[in-house]
Amino acid sequence: MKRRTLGAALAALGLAALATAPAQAAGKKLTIALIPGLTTDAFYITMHKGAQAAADALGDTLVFQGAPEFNAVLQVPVLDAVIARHPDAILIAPTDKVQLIQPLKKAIDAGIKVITVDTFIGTGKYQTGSGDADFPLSYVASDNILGGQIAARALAKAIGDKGKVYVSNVKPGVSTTDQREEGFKEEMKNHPGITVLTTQFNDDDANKAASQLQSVLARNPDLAGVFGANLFSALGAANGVKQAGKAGAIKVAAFDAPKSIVEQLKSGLVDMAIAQHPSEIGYFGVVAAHAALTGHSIPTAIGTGFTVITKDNVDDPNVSRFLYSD
Ligand code: T6T
Repeated sequence: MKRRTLGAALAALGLAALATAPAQAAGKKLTIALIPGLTTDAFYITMHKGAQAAADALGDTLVFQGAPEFNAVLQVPVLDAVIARHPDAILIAPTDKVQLIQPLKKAIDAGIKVITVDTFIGTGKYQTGSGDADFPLSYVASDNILGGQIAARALAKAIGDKGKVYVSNVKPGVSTTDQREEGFKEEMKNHPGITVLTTQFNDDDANKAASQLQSVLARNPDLAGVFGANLFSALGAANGVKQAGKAGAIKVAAFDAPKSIVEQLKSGLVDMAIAQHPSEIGYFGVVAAHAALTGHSIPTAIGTGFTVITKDNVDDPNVSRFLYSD
């Protein structure tokens, strides 16, 4: 009763954040919310599992709430609803570098700690005291520029260092896929025999990515390869190659590793898949949030790794364990 009175008084003074501190000190179960880019993507489903494992180990409550599509307009109302439930911390994969800045400030104003996972807002450099988007405590993710470079090197090798390629990508403004494209193009500068054609944006729609492959091929019958910069881009581009009867002739480098990639690698439709470690991202996201909520300092960036999967190693259990759950 006494605490509630203190809490109400602090809240009235605009110090709602402090109002929750006594409860935490008294050993209150912490609630951490995870907002994915979208709910029905094997990448985020796997991240959720890692986050749940950490929450179980730490005795925290994990809430998973997201939109059905990778779209900032749909993600913002989900974020608002989560803020209204007032969890202690929010882990979020912002679907746009700019459009999620203001909505996330509302979480900070409500005294909720914010960590971004997979994607970032602003420049992704947090706690620097500069810019208007450095307020999240930490960014837990793959090194997406490096991922793009790995894809470029592998694709260059697969096409004998010459010919035309393009990037099948989601939409501009998504930090991860922007960086993958950047890393890919940067690396391709070291391969003068390769021409990188205009990027095709598919809005995270595999069907659109497949038909774009066919259009690019119609304009460039000598197309040698394609880099699918995320799960749906890669899936769609590979299907487009198959539908065009060009399996094996047009090389495919895929970002992400849903279970369906195994068959595509084995049949030669896809040459390599870059598996991120989404379970690690979820696990360390929760650990970081828990640490911050219990008075520890945390790193402003936590990097997770990749596993490059090909037909030669896909049956190795140390590799296949990085295939995503569905
Ligand atoms: O590639 C992942 C994720 O890293 C990216 O931010 C959005 O797309 C995926 O979820 C795969 O669909």
